[in-house]
Amino acid sequence: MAEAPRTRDVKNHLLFEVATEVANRVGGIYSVIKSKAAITSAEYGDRYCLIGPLNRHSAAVEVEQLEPQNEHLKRTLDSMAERGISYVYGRWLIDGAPRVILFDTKTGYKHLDEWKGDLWNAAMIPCPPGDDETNEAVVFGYLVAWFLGEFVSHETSKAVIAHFHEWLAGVALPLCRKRRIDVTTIFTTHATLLGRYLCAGSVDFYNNLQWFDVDAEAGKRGIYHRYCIERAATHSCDVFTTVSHITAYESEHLLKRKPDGVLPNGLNVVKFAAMHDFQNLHAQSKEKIHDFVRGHFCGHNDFDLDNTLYFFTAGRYEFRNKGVDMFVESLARLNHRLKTSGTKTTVVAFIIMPAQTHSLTVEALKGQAVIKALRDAVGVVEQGVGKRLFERALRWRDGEDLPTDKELVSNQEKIMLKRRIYALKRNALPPVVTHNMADDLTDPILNQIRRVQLFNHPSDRVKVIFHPEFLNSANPVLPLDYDDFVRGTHLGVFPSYYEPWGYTPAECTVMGVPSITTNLSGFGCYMEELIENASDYGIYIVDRRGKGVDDSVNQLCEYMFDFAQKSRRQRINQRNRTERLSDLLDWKRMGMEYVKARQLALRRAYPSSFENEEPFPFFDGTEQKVARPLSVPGSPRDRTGMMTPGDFPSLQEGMENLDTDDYVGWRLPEEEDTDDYPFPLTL
Ligand code: G6P
Ligand code: 1S3
Repeated sequence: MAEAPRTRDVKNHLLFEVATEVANRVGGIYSVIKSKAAITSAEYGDRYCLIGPLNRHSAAVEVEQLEPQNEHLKRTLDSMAERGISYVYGRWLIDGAPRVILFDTKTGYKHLDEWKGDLWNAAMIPCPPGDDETNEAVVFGYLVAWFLGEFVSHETSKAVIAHFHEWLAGVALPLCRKRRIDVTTIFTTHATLLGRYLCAGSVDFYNNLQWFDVDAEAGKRGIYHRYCIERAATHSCDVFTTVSHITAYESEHLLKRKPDGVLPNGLNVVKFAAMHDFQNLHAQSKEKIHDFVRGHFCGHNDFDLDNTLYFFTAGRYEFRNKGVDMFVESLARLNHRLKTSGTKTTVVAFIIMPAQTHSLTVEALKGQAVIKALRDAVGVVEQGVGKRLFERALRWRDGEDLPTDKELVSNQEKIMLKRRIYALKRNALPPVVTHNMADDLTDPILNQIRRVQLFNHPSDRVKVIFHPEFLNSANPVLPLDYDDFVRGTHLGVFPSYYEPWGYTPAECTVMGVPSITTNLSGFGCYMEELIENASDYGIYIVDRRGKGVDDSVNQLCEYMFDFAQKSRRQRINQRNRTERLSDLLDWKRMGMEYVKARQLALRRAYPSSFENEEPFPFFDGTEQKVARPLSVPGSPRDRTGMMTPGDFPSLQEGMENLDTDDYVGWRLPEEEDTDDYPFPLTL
C-alpha cells in the first residue's frame, strides 16, 4: 500500500539544533552555534531550541534553568524523566537567549549495551569496548532520537526540523530514518574524521582524495566505528551540508555523498560608531602586549618597540594541519631577509596553542616581576622628583637656574633604581616558551624552533614566543583575553593544510587585523572567491594547492616581508579596509545559507506542501565579487569563476530575492582612504 504523503504545517515549523557543544565550549562548533544564536532566535523565537549533552560545570554558569512551557515539550521531557533520564531545560545566557535541553548522558548509560546492540542491528555500526567518546555519542544519539520520536507523537501539527552538527551528534540520524520519525533532518559536518587523520600524517591528501580506500584507511587508524557513524549520519539525513567547498569536495570522496550545499560560518559582528574606535583599541591592546614583551625580553630590550610588529598564530594544537610547521620555517627565512635588508624593524611572532604543560616557567614569571619592580621604583622616584621640583619652583627667584637631574634624584633613589636595573640582567637568551612543557623534548613546535634556531638572539630580527595555553585576562604573564590580544597585534598568520573553515582569520578580519590564510582553508577560498584582490584588504592567501611546499613557504615569507615594509600610515589604512569586510562575515549574511538548507529539508520531506509554490532558487546565479579598493592600482589578474575544487554552487547563490528582513545583503561601503595624505602627518 502506498504511504500517505506526510502533511504538517511547514510555515510555523519548529527547529531543534543538536550539537555536543551547546553551552559547552570545546572547539569551533561552540563558536558557530553561539554566535549564530542571535540571528536564529530572531527568526524563530520560541520555535527554536538547542539540544546537547549536559556538562554540569559549564551549564551552571551558562544556563538559567526554566520550566518548559510548551505542552508537547513538557510531556516528552516528563515521560523521559519518569524513565530515569535527567536533563536541564533553560535559557542559554548568550545573545538571542535560545532555549536549550541538555541531557545528562550518565542517566542513559544503563542502556548502553542494549543501544550498542541495536545500532549494530539497525545500521551495522560496530562499537568496540573502551572508546569513551563513541559511547558518549551513542548514548546521546539514542536520547535525542528518543526525544524526537516522542515529541512528534505529541506535536502532530507542526513540521519539525532537526539540524545535527558533526558525527558526535550524528547517531540519532540513522535512528530517525530507521524508526521513520516524522522530522526532517539536516547534517552539517565541520570536518571529516578521515580528513583530519590523513592530513595530520604525511600523505599528499588533496591529490589523492579520489583514491583512498576509506574503510581500510579508517581501519588502519582505529576509527572505523566512528567513521561508520559519520557516514551513516551523512547518508541518513534529508539535507547534507558542510562548512566550505573544500570540505564539500573532501566529503564527497571520503563520505561518499556530495553535499547539498555549503553553510559557511559567520560571526556576530559588533560595529563601532566610528572607525577610529577600533584603531584606538588596537593601540591600547598593543600597549599591553608591549608590557609583556618588556618583561619577557628583560635584559635584552635592545629593540625599539615603536618599530616592532606583532605576528601570531593560534588554534587547536595540530602541528601540520594548522600549518605551524610552515609558519616557523617561514619565520626563519623572514629573519634572514630582515637581517640582510638591514632593517630596524623587529617582528615578534607568537604561537598560541594549548599543549600539556606543568606551569608557567620561573623565567617567564620573573621577567614580568622584575619589570613590575622597576616600574614601581620609577613611580616612587617620579613622585619624589615631582615633589622636589614643586618645592623648588615655589621658592624660585628671578635669575636662578632650574634644578638639574642630579639635584632632583636623591642618592637613595639612585641606589634603588640601580638595584632594579641590575635585577634585569640575565645570562641566558629570552626563552622561546612561557611554560614548562610536559614533553619538552618531543614537542613538535619546540623541535621546529630548535631546528631553525630561532632562539631570540639580539641579532635576530624575528623573535619567537610559544604560549602553550589559551589566553585569558587572569594570566599573570600575558594578562589579555584572546580578542584583546588579537586587536593589539598587526598580522595573524594561519597557513593551514587542513582547515574546513578557519575561524581565526575570520575573527582577525572583523577586528580589522590583516591575516594570512591559505587556499586549503574554507575561509581562504571563500574570501578569494568573493574579493577581487584580497590582499589589498589585508587577506593574504598562500597557495598551498598549486605550489610545492618550498614555494609556499617562500610565498608566506614574501607576504610577511612585504608587510614588514609597510609604513604606519599604510598599516592603519589597511586595517580600515580589512575591518570594512566584516559585514561579509556577519551571520546576518551567512545565516542565509541556513535558511536555504532548512527550506530544502522541508521541501524534501513535505513536497505536497509546496506543490503550488514557485521552485526554490537554490542553485542559480552567482555571487558578486567585491571590487578592489579605489586607492589601489588595477591589476590585470582575472579571477572570475569558481576557485574551489567542487564545481557545484553553494546554497548561497541565487538567494537575493528571499524575503527575510533579519538577513541583509552586503555592499562594500563607499568611503575610501588614500595612502597619500594632502597634509603632513606626525605618526
Ligand atoms: C591606531 C591608533 C594610532 C596609532 C596606530 C599604531 O591606528 O589610532 O594612534 O598610531 O594604531 O599603528 P601600528 O600599526 O604602528 O601599531
Ligand atoms: C572545525 O574545528 P577545527 O579547528 O577542528 O570546525 C570549525 C567550525 O566549523 C572550523 O572553523 C574549523 O576549520 C574546523 O577545524
